[in-house]
Amino acid sequence: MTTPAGIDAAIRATSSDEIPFALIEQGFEAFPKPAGKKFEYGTTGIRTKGDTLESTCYRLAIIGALRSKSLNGKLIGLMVTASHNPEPDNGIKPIDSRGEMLDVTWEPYCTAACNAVDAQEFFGILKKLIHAYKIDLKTPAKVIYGHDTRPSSPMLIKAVASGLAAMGAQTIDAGLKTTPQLHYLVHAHNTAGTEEAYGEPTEEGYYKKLADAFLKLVEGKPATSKLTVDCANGVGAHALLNIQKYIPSSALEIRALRTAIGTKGALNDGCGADYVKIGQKLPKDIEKDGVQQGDRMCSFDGDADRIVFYYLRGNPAQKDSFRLLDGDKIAALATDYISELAKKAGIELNVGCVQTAYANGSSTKYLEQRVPVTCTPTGVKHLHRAAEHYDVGVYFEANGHGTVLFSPDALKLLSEAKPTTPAAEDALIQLRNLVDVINQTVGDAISDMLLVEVILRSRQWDCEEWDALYEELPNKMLKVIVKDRAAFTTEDAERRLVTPTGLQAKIDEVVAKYKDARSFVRPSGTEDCVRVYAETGLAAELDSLANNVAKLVQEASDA
Ligand code: G16
Repeated sequence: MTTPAGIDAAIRATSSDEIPFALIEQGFEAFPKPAGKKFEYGTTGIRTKGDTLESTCYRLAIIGALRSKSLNGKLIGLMVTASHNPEPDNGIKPIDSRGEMLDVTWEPYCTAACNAVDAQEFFGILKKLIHAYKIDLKTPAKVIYGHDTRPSSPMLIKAVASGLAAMGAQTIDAGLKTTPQLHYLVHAHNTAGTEEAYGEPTEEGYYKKLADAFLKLVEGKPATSKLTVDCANGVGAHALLNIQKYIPSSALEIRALRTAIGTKGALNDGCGADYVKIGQKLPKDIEKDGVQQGDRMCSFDGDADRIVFYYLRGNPAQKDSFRLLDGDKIAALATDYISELAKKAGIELNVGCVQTAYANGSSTKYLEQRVPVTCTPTGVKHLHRAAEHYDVGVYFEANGHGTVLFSPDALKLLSEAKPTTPAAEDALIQLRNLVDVINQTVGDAISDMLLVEVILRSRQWDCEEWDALYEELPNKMLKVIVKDRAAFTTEDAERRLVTPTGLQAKIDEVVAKYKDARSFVRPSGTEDCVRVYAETGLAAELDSLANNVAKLVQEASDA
């Protein structure tokens, strides 16, 4: 075994074992880093063009193995996906041992490791990581990996498997999975056989857990109309088809559209949650599928970790007949429902809500009148952590990414409560089953879809009645392609820019000219662009505000 210079006693002191440098070095040659390419750990892992990511996947697999060792050999996950991005993009999302996102303190090591120009520099980073987290190299590593439907996935999975093999990690190749399924599998594996057992650690176990809970929740409640699902031509189609084996159409009639997993170029193309949310319009050409006024519809994104609902109100020929029921509306629906159930069950639960700056002003106002509300930067990792401060933390990004967390105390209360009336008992049973239908590890399109169906069914509401909870302020999102998005830095949960210097003051000046307006700018952590969000009291002024702020961003970038 060759031992590169720079490996000092710090590593050896942590263990009698060594890092297999020679093996790792071979992979370095097999998966070279594209010259000049810079990688950055973003909102959720590393994401860019799929054909440039082999070196990154190889290196993050090695870091993944170290992460598992640092957690006493617990299973961690690596998901190869670029989620809502176009098909040529890909990425890798590391998953921590409780099924949550990777500990943020590891992110700078991931960025540095992926940018290392040679094996020596890479080994130096591993050395620092091992030292900082006192990793015992003798501890075995266990890693599960999966992928979505992108054409570049098999090539990247090969790089992941090579990195893990070089580290001698025990591996589980989960194959084609939705991102939330991989999060579920990690948590279910690590809790199997314990008091906290989360579920059977198989894909089938995932479907069974969600379906069983759903069927109990809707028992005796008549089905309303069918649900039309746009699967974004992604892995969500596979999961939806499978869960239907456990949920008979008499309990939930589903019409699955955009299910062309094998069609090149189809993923997220003119469909999917991001297309619908950003464009505030139906998936392209869906009218041809016979969509009608009042139909309840929803869209998944490419890896099925987000969902938005929508319907047509009034004359479908009118542009404004499209009505979006996004993550904010799901949060309002879920918060009200859970709060009411807790009251009926006679248990005290501190229900809170977590949003980001993208939350519509009307939704924040609506929620603040009912529960405490926290605002965090974009990214599930931030919302998830903030939601853990509540007994029941409802977190949703406006883009449809979110879930509901029940704290260990809340779970204890639910299991020990002794209801005194039949109505209280019904509410308690409903709450207990809700815990099981909701994916507690991360936002999950399938699980959130079932949650919404349960609530609408229970209230006997159609989309229009749900929509009536509040009227959202006209809003718009634009992408600006800039020279260097790293030049845009923010503070105050991304609501204000720090740099480029002076730009925030100019944005403030523009916003002040519009009635009840709000606008903010932040660099995307998943796409090479800066996002502009604008919201106004008057619909007629919206385009003008968004365009003027976007112009300021472009000018600052060009300066
Ligand atoms: C990811 C994150 C989300 C985030 C989204 C957009 O979603 O998990 O929390 O809202 O990216 O992030 P950004 O605005 O930084 O590009 P997904 O579904 O693409 O994995």
